[in-house]
Amino acid sequence: MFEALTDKLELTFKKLRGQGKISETNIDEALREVRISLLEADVHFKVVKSFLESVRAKALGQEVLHSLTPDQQFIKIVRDELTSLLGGEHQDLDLKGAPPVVIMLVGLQGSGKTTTLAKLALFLKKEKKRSPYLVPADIYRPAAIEQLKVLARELKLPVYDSNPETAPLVICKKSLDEAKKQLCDTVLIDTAGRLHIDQELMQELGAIKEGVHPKHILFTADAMTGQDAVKQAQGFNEWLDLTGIVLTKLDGDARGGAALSIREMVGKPIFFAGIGEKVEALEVFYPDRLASRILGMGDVLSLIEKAQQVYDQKEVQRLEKLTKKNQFSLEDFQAQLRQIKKMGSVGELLELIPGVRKLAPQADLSQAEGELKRVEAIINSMTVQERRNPTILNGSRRRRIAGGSGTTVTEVNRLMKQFMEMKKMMQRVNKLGPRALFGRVRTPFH
Ligand SMILES: Nc1nc2c(ncn2[C@@H]2O[C@H](COP(=O)(O)OP(=O)(O)O)[C@@H](O)[C@H]2O)c(=O)[nH]1
Ligand SMILES: [Mg+2]
Repeated sequence: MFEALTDKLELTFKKLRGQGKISETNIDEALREVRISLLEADVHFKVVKSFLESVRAKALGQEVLHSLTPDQQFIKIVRDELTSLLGGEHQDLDLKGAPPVVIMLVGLQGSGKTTTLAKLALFLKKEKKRSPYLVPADIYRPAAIEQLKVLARELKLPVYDSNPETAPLVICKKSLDEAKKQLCDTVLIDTAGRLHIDQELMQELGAIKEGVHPKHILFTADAMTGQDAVKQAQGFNEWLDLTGIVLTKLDGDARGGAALSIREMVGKPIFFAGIGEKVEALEVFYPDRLASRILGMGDVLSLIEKAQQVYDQKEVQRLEKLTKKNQFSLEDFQAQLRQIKKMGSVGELLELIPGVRKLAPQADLSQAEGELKRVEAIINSMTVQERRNPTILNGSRRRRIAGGSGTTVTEVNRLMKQFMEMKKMMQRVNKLGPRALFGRVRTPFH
């Protein structure tokens, strides 16, 4: 996500750090570079201008120059301003009100409305304990109704049986009655899109708004389309007075322009970010976390949340207990690897950790991925007895395991050595607490 921007900003900060003494002159120099980086990332020029003005005012006003760590102060200001650019405080999607609460998704064709609707329904069900009801109101594209029905089936959620011959407004009104009958408290309406804003579509959407009084009208903004997404969002906002934005396709190679400009230019909060095609690929949007990620500081909170979502709590507790008793075996290690794999690719996860991007280029990350696969293959090739008690692994057993896993004896030996070291470290952690491991790690602001 936003790699080019992150790389450039990191370079600027590094230069600043290397200069020893920081003065008004080199802050201006740094700001000039930040300006170029933002413009190259396709951030709207008006946004860039006001952003730099406030960073400069704060940098010169807060006695940054006289502080002990001026470069870090400067980066902190940039991070704070990026956060406020992205909306400042995180806002929860407010669903208070008499049920059913209606949420309407609008946006251009292909921007991700239908996909986002399904993701949102899953999120509301799982995280907010709501009971969603899905409504396909895009009657123009032949497969659109079916697309939402398929997703509803996958999610085991009720969906209105829309007839493509019926007017969207009628569909929406009827679906509300149906949702009430089925005791659903949240109605999610999937609307039609066009390639560009046109009056006919806006009138149709406006009529639905009048007819069903949605609590939220969310615009899905395709982050890949950059400034165009911002322009379209402004257009939709003029017609419909949006309540918020969902950024989609943030997993792609979007440069960042749409994400960084849209809040400021449209004046509505970003509630969610789509980060993949699957129904689980939706993140709650936190301005401060994205700001940190853009600055290459990682996003540890998102990592923890991701882990909490997919980790099997009971399994984790079991493993924790074993660790405490120092009975952690290769079998448990295997179970842990499986849990890790559920969270996504290693590369994806590592990117969320501060500083990792700097240390490990893409090639290293995919190497790490391959390494993990080999480790798993080795453990899979062992018998249960061997996994529980690795001390019985003599030469011939190791040769058999290497053959079975398509690795070499050297690799098996290395894994065993690492595993023993890990156990030793765990013992240490148990004695001294986690500080034994993390005591020396410092993030830029500690
Ligand atoms: N990579 C990625 N693809 C997405 C995301 N959201 C939607 N898509 C894809 O974008 C395409 C259009 O999505 P769709 O929901 O049909 O858009 P709609 O025309 O606005 O309803 C589909 O191929 C989706 O899989 C996302 O967050 N990441
Ligand atoms: Mg659609």
